[in-house]
Amino acid sequence: MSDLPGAAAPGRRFGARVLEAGSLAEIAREIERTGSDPEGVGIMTRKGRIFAVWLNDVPLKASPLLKQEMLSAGGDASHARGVADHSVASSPVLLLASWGQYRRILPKLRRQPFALREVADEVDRALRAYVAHGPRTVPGAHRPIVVGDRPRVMGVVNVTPDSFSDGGRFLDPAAAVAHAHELVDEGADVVDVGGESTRPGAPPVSAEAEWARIAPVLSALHGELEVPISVDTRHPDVARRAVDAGADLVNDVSGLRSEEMRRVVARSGAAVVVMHMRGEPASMQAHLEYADLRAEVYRALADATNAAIADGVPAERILVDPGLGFGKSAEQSLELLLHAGEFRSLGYPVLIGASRKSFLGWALGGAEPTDRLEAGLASAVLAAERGVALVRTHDVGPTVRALALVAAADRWRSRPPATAEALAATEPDA
Ligand code: HH2
Repeated sequence: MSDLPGAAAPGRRFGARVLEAGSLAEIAREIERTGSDPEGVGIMTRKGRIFAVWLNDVPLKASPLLKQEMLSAGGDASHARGVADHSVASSPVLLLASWGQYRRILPKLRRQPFALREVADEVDRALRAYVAHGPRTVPGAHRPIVVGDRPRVMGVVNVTPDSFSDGGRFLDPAAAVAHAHELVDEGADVVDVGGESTRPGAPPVSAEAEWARIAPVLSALHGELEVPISVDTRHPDVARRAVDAGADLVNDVSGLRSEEMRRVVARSGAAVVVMHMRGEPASMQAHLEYADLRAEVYRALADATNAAIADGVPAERILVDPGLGFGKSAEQSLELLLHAGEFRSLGYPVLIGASRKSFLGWALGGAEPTDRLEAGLASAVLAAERGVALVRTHDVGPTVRALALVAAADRWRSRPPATAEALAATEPDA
């Protein structure tokens, strides 16, 4: 052994290697490979990964208690320096603990004052939603939309004269219908039909003009297309008529901010994509300041989905989308893409639309929309790797082929460990 070159080199004797084991199944399999007994696999899997949980505005009195409870279980919590000398009224808090530690900490927090019961309930819900995986059927108005079994693809049909990447190509209803069928042949799981460009600076289109564009397309697709149909609209009246004409899903880039839209969606039985956009397409790129981008988008999506549920939209029909490029700079869109998985903590399937967008052009040093395909595929892969359920794209065939590898990797990574019961002991409901 010692004659082999390198065998005695410092740090090589034991083959110390940092493992890539992100999911609970992967951690359990690695523990198993050491020959540990099944009970040990269950216990140690709970320790194998630290979950960082962000909290906004934790009251001054609650922050030190929170830190104390986290430390007592072997985790930690970071808060503002001003908590110590009472110079702040509240603080953001970052919790750091393993799954097993959270299981011990949360019941203790629930017995504490100063809103810590509420903190515990929120952390518990976010963690469970984040780790939840597996297929999910989102009921639509006519047909269900299946997500979560593999990264799914939504193909775009823009029945518009002025969309930023394909304006005018599918304005003719026959061309739009043919394109929808083509996208399905290429593997689209959902087809998103829109009659208004919402690119930065786009002038608004009236509900009548929008409906005139998409009505013939929807009526030709209804009963003919093999996959669910989505309607991309901000107008309640267009959404209502589109669902009557066969749409299963309402994709509202204004995030159900209109009460009428919430009521239309609730009454129609449609599934809905609640997307984040600040302001209107015509002016949204004028104000790009966020104190905390991800926290603000998260808060807005939480508020919008709560309002939808209060107005009668069932939670199981909701998907969320952080809205890349909608009132975001290139860097901000990139940040949201890289953290898209965090939005899973809301408990809804996440959709991402990065296809051909200007932040891809920025990353490429100024490429035109037609030259952004490969960067768009990279963004689809990044999103799917982060557990995004549905990727919205103009380039369906290449995206489906790129995501086939992500699906294969997911299947490989989530192979159950031999001691599956031991892993079950680490699952959220254990
Ligand atoms: N992006 C666009 C339109 N609709 N819907 C969701 N949920 N998410 C998105 O990111 C999204 C969307 C913009 O793309 P496109 O439809 O091609 O452009 P235009 O608005 O110019 O028609």
